[in-house]
Amino acid sequence: MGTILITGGLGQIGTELSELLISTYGNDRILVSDIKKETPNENIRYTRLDVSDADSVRKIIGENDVTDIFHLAAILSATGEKDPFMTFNVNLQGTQNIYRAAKDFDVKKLFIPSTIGVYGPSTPKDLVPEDTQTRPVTMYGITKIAGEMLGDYYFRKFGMDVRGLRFPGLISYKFPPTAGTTDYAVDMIIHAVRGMDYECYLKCDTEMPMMYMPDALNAVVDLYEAPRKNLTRCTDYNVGAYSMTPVTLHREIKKYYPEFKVRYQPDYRQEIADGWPHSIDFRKAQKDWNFKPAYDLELTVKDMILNLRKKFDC
Ligand code: NAD
Ligand code: AKB
Repeated sequence: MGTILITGGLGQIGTELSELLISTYGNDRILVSDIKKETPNENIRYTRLDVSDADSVRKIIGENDVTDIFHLAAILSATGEKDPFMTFNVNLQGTQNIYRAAKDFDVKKLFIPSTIGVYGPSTPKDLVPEDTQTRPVTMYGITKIAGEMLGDYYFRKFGMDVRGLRFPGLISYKFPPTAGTTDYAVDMIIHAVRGMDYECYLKCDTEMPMMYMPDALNAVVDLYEAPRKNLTRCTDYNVGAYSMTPVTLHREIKKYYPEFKVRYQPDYRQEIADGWPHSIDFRKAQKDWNFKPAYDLELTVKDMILNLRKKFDC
């Protein structure tokens, strides 16, 4: 059995996906990598890997008998607008480096997450399907749609088994998100649990699709393990669970913290959010590989609060 390489493995998704893959496939098969020098978890096999460095990517893949890759390394939307050139290098050049080395070293399967950020201001807003207008205006969106298309190309041209899905904003408590436009959701809940008011960087009625991390992780594994013959798409299955605005989230949190206050002070992230859909159509994922989220907004907030209270001991 070969090695399963995870890139960007110390981020919001990678931290939890690594744990899940280790518990499923065993510690010996999983090699976690990230640009960060060290991992806080000494019990995992870890190597530093900058995906924008093609030689390092080839070295790690070539020397470790890599058969599977979960390619999570990326710069997300908000940081992407602060440094678009680095974002291009990491998200697009880095993804090409991974695809190219995967092909040359005969990697069997590759998973790459995409995002609702591939949609843009000209996309219709509601129940958006995969095949629609995708003209993103952020560097994040541009690099992610190009990464999807490259993956489709490697599948068609070289028969490489590339699979991917378009995530909405993800809510989780283990590792807080730090670089995206949907991060307000986690921040708001953390502030409530810690007894602090929250200043939200989006307008109160900004609606976006969201999903809780356990559903996101199940989606990754279910898509990865689905028989290829059942899949009608390659890198761009829409998945999601519910849509919400900052005000609907605030209302839900107030069931637990009636005094909790939120002020609205929109910044540059408002423009990013305004270009994204309000809701997405994920019926293809349901039909092809039985995607079914378990958490609605109410259950997400309940579980987040429960776990954050334990984490912060409050
Ligand atoms: P994250 O920012 O938490 O993690 C990304 C990781 O990549 C970080 O640990 C970072 O150190 C690492 N990284 C940055 N530059 C690198 C480089 N040059 N080489 C190697 N590693 C590098 O992001 P995340 O939320 O875990 O996102 C993972 C993937 O999921 C991304 O492709 C993202 O587009 C996608 N996604 C995430 C969300 C979400 O809400 N979290 C939603 C949609 C799509
Ligand atoms: C972001 O806000 O950048 C991410 C995403 C939806 O891709 N959470």
